[in-house]
This record gives sequence, structure tokens and C-alpha cells, in this order.
Amino acid sequence: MSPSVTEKIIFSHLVEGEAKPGKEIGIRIDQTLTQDATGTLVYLELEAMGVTSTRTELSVSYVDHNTLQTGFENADDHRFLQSAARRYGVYFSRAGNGICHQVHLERFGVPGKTLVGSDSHTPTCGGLGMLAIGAGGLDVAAAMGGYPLYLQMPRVVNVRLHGRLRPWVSAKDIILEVLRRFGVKGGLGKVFEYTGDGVAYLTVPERATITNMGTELGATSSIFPSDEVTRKYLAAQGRDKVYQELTPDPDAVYDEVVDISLDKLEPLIALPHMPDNVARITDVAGEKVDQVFIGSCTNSSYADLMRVAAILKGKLVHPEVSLVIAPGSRQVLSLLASNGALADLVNAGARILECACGPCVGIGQAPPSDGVSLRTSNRNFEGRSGTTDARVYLVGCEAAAAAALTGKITDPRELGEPIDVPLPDVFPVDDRMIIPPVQGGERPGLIMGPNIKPLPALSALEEEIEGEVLLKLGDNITTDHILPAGAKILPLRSNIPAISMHAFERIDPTFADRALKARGGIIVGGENYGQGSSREHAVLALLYLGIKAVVVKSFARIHLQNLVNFGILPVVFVNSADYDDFEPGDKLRLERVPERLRANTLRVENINRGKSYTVRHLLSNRQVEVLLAGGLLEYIKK
Ligand code: MIC
Ligand code: SF4
Repeated sequence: MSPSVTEKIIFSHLVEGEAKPGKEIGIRIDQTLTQDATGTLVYLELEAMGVTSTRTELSVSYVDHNTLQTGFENADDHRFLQSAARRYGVYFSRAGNGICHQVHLERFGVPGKTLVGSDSHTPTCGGLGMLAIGAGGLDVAAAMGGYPLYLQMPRVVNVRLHGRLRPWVSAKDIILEVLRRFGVKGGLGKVFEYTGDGVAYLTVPERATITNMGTELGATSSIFPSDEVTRKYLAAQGRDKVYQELTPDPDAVYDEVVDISLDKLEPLIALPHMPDNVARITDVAGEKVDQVFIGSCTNSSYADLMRVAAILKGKLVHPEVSLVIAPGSRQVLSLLASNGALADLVNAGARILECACGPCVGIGQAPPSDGVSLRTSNRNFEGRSGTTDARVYLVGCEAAAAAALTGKITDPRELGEPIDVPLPDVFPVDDRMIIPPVQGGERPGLIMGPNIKPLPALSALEEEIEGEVLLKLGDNITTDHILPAGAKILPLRSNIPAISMHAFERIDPTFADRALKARGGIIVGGENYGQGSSREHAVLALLYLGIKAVVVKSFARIHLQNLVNFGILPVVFVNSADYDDFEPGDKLRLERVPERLRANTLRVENINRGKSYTVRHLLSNRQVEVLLAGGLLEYIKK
């Protein structure tokens, strides 16, 4: 057998199961990362599991999301996380040091290793030849405690890149092309592995742009080989010691193969409100733009921002455009500051933000009413920017900078002579904003602020589940719909009772009240329910409000696992057309749940219609037992 890169890493980390596509496997995890908005729960969960110190080779806790401190909540969370890092032996990347994925790529990622992170864009480090997977906090906590990460053995899609990108076409256009072909649910159960002669022309940060946004395919991960380009990047980061070459066997067999001719690609753009709604920039050129945001874990690297600076140098941002730039890391910002590019950006009228997620997840810089925002980030879900009726488009840095100057969507090829930004041979490495773990000594306690509340109580799945359909939803419901982010709600991430009151509020502001009055209920939905973020809050809020089951046409990967981890029953219609028979307010009943769950013969009775429907789960036997126990914490205790 001739393995792919993906298989090589899985085979060398396999601790349970058979590596056959679709079957559940358990893999050993070498590294973990958490970020502040999901991380506070991770450390509360570690505490609940009784773990005393991490068993991974390396674990890092980042503060990069909730850095806007409009009250004490986020600052208290940062202090809590710092105390947790000390307690568990975790590296602590302080606020200001940068976005977790960018910093992990620069300072910690290692080819051939496994990484799990409590953020859906963890696959960014796939750009270094790492198998990097996003997961809910509880799975990350379990990995930190030395448990394997369980997942479905993925099918591997080989994306063969041919030739070289033409001037003004960027790595962002490659991933937008993949999204155009596969769509937001086309990656379910798959890893996208990039090969071909075109790979050699892409730098590690460019590869990382592609693997980062592979998340929007619903994929398990995305990965590039580790080659000479990887070696040079690691050497420039002073980390050549961790380099190892990792390429697929020459006759590796893949489950699916697609070809992309890089020399034929054009600048692309994702139209509102889905990342797979991809068009050619020329199709929409001329539309007026109100805001441009350059940043996020997708496009905020050194070369990205250098190109922007070169485009803006000596010019001024269009009078009707607000240009906002957030560098991905302190390393990037420091380079821009020392070589003068920062001055070019500032002089052109850019509004520089700290190195954090910021506008990407609605933390400040909401666009104006009915406005158009052009962003280099990865998600343009409705309302995520903080302005419900804003239209967000996703582009690469060059197109973003072009629009900032012209005030309208502009083909970057109109900018003239191409700009070449070579990566430095040596990056200025300064890790002093990363506090290393202390070896030995006493285990300090956790410092909890008043907004940090205990996890909700978990209980075993009931014999019979009965409840009203509280919401009937369509396809592609995102976790931003289920539990929105944004500057107002994010500070409640450590307070489940308070954050629960915001569940589904953009779809139905009465939802939380109705759920509490009805003492819970059932959610009915369409395809790809729960796509997007890894936030466990999108499950914990429903648990708190008493939701017992979610019946949909299909689930997104991380969200399905989160439902299992907290004991909410996730099932799918066997016959998708049955979905049409359900209405809000219908009373539903599921009987003999444990027995039928184990046999996968569950039925949902719609009492109002006097009819019953077959539904099934997509879980392994282990997941069924986790669910029956009332979630992973209870299962581990058992
Ligand atoms: C996002 O991009 O939606 C986030 C915020 O990074 C989330 C994590 C979170 O909700 O805290 C993600 O992608 O997992
Ligand atoms: Fe942060 Fe946006 Fe990346 Fe999520 S997608 S980690 S919010 S920059």
C-alpha cells in the first residue's frame, strides 16, 4: 500500500480502530491549542475530568478573540486562562501576540505531527504538513488529558495544483475555486491533500491560507506536503530542527482526484452570504464598497500585508471607504513597523487594529446599514459582521486593497505592475509574549472572576423524549445562527446561563423564552446543520434551555460531535422528504430511546399528525454510549 501524507500521519498515530474510510478511529494527539473564547470551557472541563497536567508534547493557550474589554468579563477570562496555563503546564500566548493559527504556524507547528484545537480553523497548520483538526473544547480537553481524538477515518481528496498563479491571482483564489467546486458541505468526512508541481510555488503562509479556509468546505482537515519550501520557512523561524520531509508515496491512491490549473485561475470573490457563493471578480466589479477589512487567520501574514502596503503606498483610501487592518501576529506587525510598511499603511489612511480576530467575528468595526464590506477573512455568514443587513464579500488581499483605493469592487489586475514580496530569510523571532510552562513546584489554583460560572449539569439520556418543535430551520444553519458571536455576546462565553438567552436570537428573538417556558423541546432542521465554528456554546445553550433532540437532514462534523459530547440526541431523517411533514408547535415523541439508539432503529412520532417517521444516527458504538451516559464527562467518569 502506498500512503498519502494524510494516511502516513494517521497510520503513525493510530491507537484505536481500523483505518478504513468512514470507520471511527482514535489517534494520538501531539499538540493542542485553545483560544480564549472557547478556552475557558476547555480548562473548566479539564478540571471536571480530574486531569492534573497535560499529557501532550505541547499545548498552547492563546488570547486572541475576546480582546475588546468593554467590561471586566474578558479581562477576567484572560486572568483565568493565565492561571489555568500555570496550573496545567500549558504555554500562554498573551493578548497582543496574535491570532492563534498564525502564531502556531510561525512558532509551534511541526510537520508530521497531529494538532487538535478548540477552533474550527485549526487546519491552518496543515500548511506545514501537519494533520491539524478543529474540535469542540471537550475533545481538546480529553486530548490534553492523554485520551485519543476520535474521528471518522477520512476519505482523502487529492487536489493537484498545476502550473503557477498569474500576477494578481493569489492563494485565496485557489481555495475559493475549491469552494466553488465542492461547496460548504462538499468536504464532510474528507481531508483535502494538495500535491502537484504547483505546490512548490506556494509559500507556507500561502498554503496556510488554503488549509485555513478548507474549513469552509466542512472538511475534517486540509494538508500540504512538507518539502523544501517548508524547510526554508521553518529555518527562517529559527526552527529548522523540527523539519522533516513528508510527501505522499509516488503511487499513492486517493479516494477522489481533482485538478486545478493555477495558470488559468482568475481573481475570485465569495458573494453574500456563503463562502461557496463564488464568482469571478469581473462579474461584480464596479459595485460600491463601504468598508474593507484586511486581516483574520486566513490573510494576515507578512507577505499579505506587505503587498497591501505596496499597493497603498503614496495613495489615500477612497473617501467613502473605511479601511481596517489587523495584522495576524506581533511578529508580522513588528516587521511592518521596522521596514516602514506600517507607515505606508497609516499614511494611506488605514485604521490599524491590534493583532487579533476583531472584525472577522463581529468584534468591532461593524459595517454601516445596508453596507458592503469586502473582507479577506473566511466567513461571510449573514449578520456575523455585526450588521444584520450588511453584505459581506470575501476576497484576497490584493482585491481588498484595490477596492480600498477605488471605492468599488475592482479587479486587482488593474493595479498595474505585479508586486513580488519574498519572505525574509530570517524572521525576527521574539517569543517573550509566550509564557512557557513552569516545571515542577506546586500546582497553583484557578483565578475565577464573577462571570465565570460552572458548567451546566449533565444527565443520562431519558427512556422517552417528548417535546414540541420549537424551531423549524432550513439548510446550512451556522453556529453563528445558533449562538451568535460579536462584541456584545462573546464576553458571556464563560457564563452559560447568561449566554443561553441569546440562542437563535437572530432567527427568532423569542426562542430562549419559549424554550424555557416549554421546559425544552426539539429542533428540526435541514442539511449541514451546525456548520462553522467549533463553539460548544451552540450546544451548551440548547442544553441549558432544555433541548432534548435535534432532528435534521444532515449535520456538520464538529457540531455533531459537540451534541454527542453534551448528551443532546442528534438524528437525521432516513427519508429527507419527511422534513416537510414537521411544523413548529408539533408535539413529538421518541420512545425506548436507549434500546433503539443502540439498534439504530429510532422513530419520531409526530403526535399532531398521528404519524411516525424513521430516523437514524450516524454515530459509532462508542459515541452512542457517550450520548447515553449524558455526554463525554459522564462517560469518562464511568
Ligand atoms: C469563528 O471563526 O467563528 C471562531 C470564533 O473562531 C470560532 C470559535 C468560537 O466560536 O470561539 C471557530 O471558528 O471555531
Ligand atoms: Fe479568529 Fe476569524 Fe480566524 Fe475565527 S476565523 S479564529 S474569529 S480570525
